[in-house]
Amino acid sequence: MNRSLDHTTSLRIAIQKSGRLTDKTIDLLHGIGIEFDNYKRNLMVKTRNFDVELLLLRDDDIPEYVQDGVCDLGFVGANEVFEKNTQVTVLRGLNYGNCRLAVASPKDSTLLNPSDFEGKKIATSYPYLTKRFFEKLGVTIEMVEISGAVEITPQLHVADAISDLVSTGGTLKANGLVERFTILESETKLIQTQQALSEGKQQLIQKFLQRIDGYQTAKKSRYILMNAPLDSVETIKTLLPSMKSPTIMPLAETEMVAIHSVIPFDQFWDVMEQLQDAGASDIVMLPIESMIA
Ligand code: PRT
Ligand code: ZN
Repeated sequence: MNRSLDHTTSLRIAIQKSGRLTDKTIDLLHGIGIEFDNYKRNLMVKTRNFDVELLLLRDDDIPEYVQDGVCDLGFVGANEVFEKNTQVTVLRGLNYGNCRLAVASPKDSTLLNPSDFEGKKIATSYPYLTKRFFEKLGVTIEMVEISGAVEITPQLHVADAISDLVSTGGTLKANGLVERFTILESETKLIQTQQALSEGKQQLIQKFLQRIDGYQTAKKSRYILMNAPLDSVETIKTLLPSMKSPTIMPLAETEMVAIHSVIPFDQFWDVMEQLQDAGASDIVMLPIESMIA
């Protein structure tokens, strides 16, 4: 299904219609200023303010639609991209929909390490990745391909073990299974077709990526404001883990200044305690909508 030379400018983006990735993908698109509605009822949605249309699909179909150029971009789990062995370009990892494809066996099983699985039956919905993993290690397994409820197959004696997606591990535990090793770490990826795109589309993709990067950085950062005595400014500057130097403004009260900076969210609590010890007060932390460097 190769497409002829592309002169269009409207970007077509594939997203999951209804599933684990849908809400976060919609939030991200809204977060980067793309406006649309009625995505629950339609398969194709035009956006109001960006030259983008969304195609709502089953996640399994997204890698192939992007590979074939039916869609220019797609949001889909790495597990689907690599299981389908599609030729697409991964533009960004988006750090949601995180999970892993792992091998699990019953809790009293002697199947622990990959080499224990020689000649054993493994049930999975991910035959390509599972087979390739064991092949690379020179271990021959018997594959039982199942499309759902893989975790009950050992109890039914259909398989000795399973290879399935895991996030919290609750499903494995509920079925008396123990995770033994990981085949693939997965997260949602933004993928692009490798078919030739018009100049207009390429520019639009650059703009789209810049917005995504700004949104992602903003999500991981916080704006921090505080008041501090003038003589503690130097110490406070060394404590702030920001990439740029902080803004320092005089206050009406002499000998005091206001300090503003952007810091990584995961360091906020540690830093805040150190700032207090250094004399900072009235510390305020604010979320940031977006950040363009
Ligand atoms: O209808 P459609 O085909 O679009 O959706 P789907 O039902 O095939 O997929 P969906 O919506 O369940 O998952 C979409 C994507 O979410 C997957 O392809 C992964 O990239 C990602 N993801 C993240 C997960 C999980 N976490 C996950 N936990 N997909 C499935 N699971 C399963 C897991 O296998 C287990 O059965 O959820 C169950 C609960 O997991 P635990 O470990 O938290 O108990
Ligand atoms: Zn699916």
